[in-house]
Amino acid sequence: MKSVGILGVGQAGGNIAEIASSLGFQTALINTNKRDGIVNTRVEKKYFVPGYNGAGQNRSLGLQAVQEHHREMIDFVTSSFKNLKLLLVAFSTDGGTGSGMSPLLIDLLIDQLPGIKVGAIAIIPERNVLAGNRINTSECIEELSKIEAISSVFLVDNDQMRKMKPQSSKHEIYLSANHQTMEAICHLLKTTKKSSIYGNFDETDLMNILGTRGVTIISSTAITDAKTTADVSAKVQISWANSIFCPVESQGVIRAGLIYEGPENISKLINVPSIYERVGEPLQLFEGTYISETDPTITTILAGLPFPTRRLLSLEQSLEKNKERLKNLVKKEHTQKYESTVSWASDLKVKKTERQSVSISSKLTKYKK
Ligand SMILES: Nc1nc2c(ncn2[C@@H]2O[C@H](COP(=O)(O)OP(=O)(O)OP(=O)(O)O)[C@@H](O)[C@H]2O)c(=O)[nH]1
Ligand SMILES: [Mg+2]
Repeated sequence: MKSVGILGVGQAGGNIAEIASSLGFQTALINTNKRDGIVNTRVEKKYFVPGYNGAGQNRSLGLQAVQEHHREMIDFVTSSFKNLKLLLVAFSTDGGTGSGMSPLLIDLLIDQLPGIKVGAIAIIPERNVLAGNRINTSECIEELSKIEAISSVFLVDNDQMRKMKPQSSKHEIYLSANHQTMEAICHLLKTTKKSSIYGNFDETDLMNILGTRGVTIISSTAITDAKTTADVSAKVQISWANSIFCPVESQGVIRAGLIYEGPENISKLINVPSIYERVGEPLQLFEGTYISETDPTITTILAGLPFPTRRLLSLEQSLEKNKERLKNLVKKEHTQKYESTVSWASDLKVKKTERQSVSISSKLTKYKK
């Protein structure tokens, strides 16, 4: 049984848990909306918050659900997972349920699950989402970044998938993003089960890295055509910009992993200082070398990175730019009314009041010649 569990919160979280189930992870989901959660049929353990019917992109409702039902949620999580080393809570940052619930829930679980590290898989929406979603993401990321004892935060960037598949539907983008994320984590776990005489990357190494507070990315690249050390380093660095996670923007990786799989002669081209030059030398590096005749591949994990300010600013800037217009929109909700230009016409429909009946004698008089 895998030592990493996935708890999906909200619809996107449930979808990630669904894929995680198919890859053999222990999974469970929480939602405020039964109809969303019920479609994730591979996730057996489900908790639907009583008295709710979705959060309608309102983070306060998600938060309120945890405030009211945290006991049941903690019991549900405790009874859903066995022998975990790491629990990753998966959710989108721009909806209501997952975004509103997850930061507080993670903070509570950190204390309530002794001996288990708790991290996050948080989805960052595409650049073209609307103001309401952007506000949710900013609030959620700020709360997440302030949780003191949190482990790795994976920022799944839907925009990265859009870059790779510009013509895809939303649904395809979501599905591929979910797959790539879970496959990256699954690949690491599988590697820890392999043995090598050249240097093992074991589960303790992995947990050391994933237990690091801050943003974590995983990326893999084939180095089949690499001829020099510089080629290898460049390929790895490019993979940090092209993974499913928000691209690395600045220095400051704390713990890192480097796994090589492939023929022995190509492994000689790996030069650790040159690979990590761009992100700064980490405090600790855990390496694994697995010699085989497969295509040479390097997988790297960078943990403890700062939150990607530039990427997040790209979401916030359009709010800033439209500040007055957005404020006016909200004001207008309460003040707007329609003034008809033909209000005079209403008179046309007013029925004349009962006419006074005229006496027979006066009508006779009127016709008299
Ligand atoms: N990568 C990925 N993103 C998703 C997926 N589903 C939704 N999203 C993202 O999540 C946002 C919608 O959030 P949901 O997860 O549906 O929201 P929720 O947590 O259920 O909250 P409410 O529906 O508001 O109660 C979308 O704008 C996308 O950015 C998914 O399966 N994968
Ligand atoms: Mg939903």
